[in-house]
Amino acid sequence: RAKQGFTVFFTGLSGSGKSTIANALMVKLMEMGGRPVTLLDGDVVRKHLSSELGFSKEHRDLNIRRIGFVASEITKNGGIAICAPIAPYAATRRAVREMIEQFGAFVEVHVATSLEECERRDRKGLYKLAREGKIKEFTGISDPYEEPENPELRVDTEGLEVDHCAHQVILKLEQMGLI
Ligand code: GGZ
Repeated sequence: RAKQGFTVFFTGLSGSGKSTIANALMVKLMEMGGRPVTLLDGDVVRKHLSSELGFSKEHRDLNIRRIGFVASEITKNGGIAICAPIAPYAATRRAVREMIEQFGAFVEVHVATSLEECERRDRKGLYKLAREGKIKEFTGISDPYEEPENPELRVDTEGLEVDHCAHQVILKLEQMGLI
């Protein structure tokens, strides 16, 4: 019997490493073959699916629900969806989980890089702008991030290589009988 579809849902601060780990995971899953893998990365979704949305609570929730809907369709059809938005609100993540669990598994992965470390790296210079008040409602600085309490997996990027983090996700998926 064909294996069920599933969604890997990364959540974490801007600059935490979600996209990088999501990309590495996608490559590993594609190499295994079998099921189609779809990456719904934050940037790409914001450009193509949520281009009219900003960063108010309402708009972030709408963005996450759209991602959840697309992921649920992929999961329903037996595919693998990988999502990598900030998704700062616990209630919205729970709503997406419920939407997806009707059709397959939902694997929440908290990319738990601390705010201090994200701000120290500041790869895109956004934290500096947020501190200066030039970006309003910036997650972690002037907007909330509700930490996941019971994610299927928490990865710490401070001590670990990207590839190692992606491998931890693979091990979790094996353990859950999904791959
Ligand atoms: C957070 C912001 C903001 C504000 C622009 N707050 O590091 P990035 O640049 O590439 O990732 C961030 C991205 C967040 O979009 P998401 O769709 O993942 O957010 S949410 O899940 O909350 O809907 C960041 C950039 O957009 N960015 N303004 N105010 N991140």
